[in-house]
Amino acid sequence: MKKEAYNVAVVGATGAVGEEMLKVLAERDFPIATLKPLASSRSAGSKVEFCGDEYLVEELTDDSFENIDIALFSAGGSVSSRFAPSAASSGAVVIDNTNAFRMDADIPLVVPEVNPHAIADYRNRGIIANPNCSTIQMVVALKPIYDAAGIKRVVVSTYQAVSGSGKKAIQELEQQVLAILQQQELPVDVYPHQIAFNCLPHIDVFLDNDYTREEMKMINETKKIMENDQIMVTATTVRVPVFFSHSESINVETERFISADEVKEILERAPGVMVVDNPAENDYPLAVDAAGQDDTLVGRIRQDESIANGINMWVVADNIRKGAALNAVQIAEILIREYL
Ligand code: NAP
Ligand code: 12T
Repeated sequence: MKKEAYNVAVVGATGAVGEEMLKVLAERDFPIATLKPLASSRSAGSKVEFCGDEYLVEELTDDSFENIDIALFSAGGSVSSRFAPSAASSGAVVIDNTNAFRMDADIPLVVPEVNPHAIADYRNRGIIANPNCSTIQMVVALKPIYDAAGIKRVVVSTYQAVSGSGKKAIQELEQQVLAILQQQELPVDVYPHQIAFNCLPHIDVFLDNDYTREEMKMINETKKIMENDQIMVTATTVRVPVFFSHSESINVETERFISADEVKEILERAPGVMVVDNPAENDYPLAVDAAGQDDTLVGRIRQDESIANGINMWVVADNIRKGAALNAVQIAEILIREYL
């Protein structure tokens, strides 16, 4: 028999993503029987707000998941590696926001607008992975183009908000801006360099091939979500002094010709997309407009005149919402509607 409401645990409930999860669950009236906010011993005993009520934060342990139906994890990769399997073996379905399981062949990696059918594979290990924020907004914009004209190659450069690295990074940008304006010494702690009034071509760690792990996530996750290893992707990921929303310059080489006007038309009908593209009115997607919104904004859609079948576009989304919390809750909605 189908349940009317579910017992939901939020791991990392005091973090930037966890707090947004609580907000999105409430806004979308997710059917919750009991809510269990979990975090480390540092904030156990503190309170978080959900639907106007206060909930006590508990310390995450192996015993946290008894009677839990759905566990939303966003407390870092090592926490997920350590605790997601015990949550799954207690009978919860885990929706994991970290890098821990994304590329495991038997774990579904899901963006509801692109590959909702993959959710069925939650049965393999009781875990569904939420992709990286930069990948999610890119594939939301790419999928309708892929369906219409095929995709050979994608060249992407990102302009990523500091909120992607958590609450401490949001504070660091605020403090650096204040320190610079007051001509005081800068606190430089979260990032290896000053982020205020700067751009850092460095997100996550450097790998042996001199790409960053963030860049390799965009390359590998895109192929997995689009279920096509033949799509060539190359990426440069850059941190910019923006609080919320990642922006991406995306160049797509399609298999078959498609005009910029056709791309606009198909994106106007695409789920989760809002076309914002009126150069005459200086209208294009902006990070400050995408912040707090659910849609992925797409604009600056134009032909790449340097090749036969090319499109350029500018894609912006709230990295904490569609890039993390909202995508996870959308997965949970499909899970309860079609599987649990
Ligand atoms: P954050 O603001 O720093 O929050 C971290 C959260 O994790 C806090 O609730 C913290 O609890 C909790 N936590 C840390 N260590 C823990 C432990 N040992 N046991 C239990 N809880 C622990 O970071 P955030 O921005 O919310 O990001 C959290 C994670 O989500 C990231 O590490 C990343 O893996 C993932 N993420 C994914 C995406 C995506 O692309 N889909 C985007 C952003 C983040 P305390 O209050 O007790 O410290
Ligand atoms: N380093 O979920 O710093 O893999 O913006 C997301 C965001 C990792 C992830 C970031 C990161 C992830 C960031």
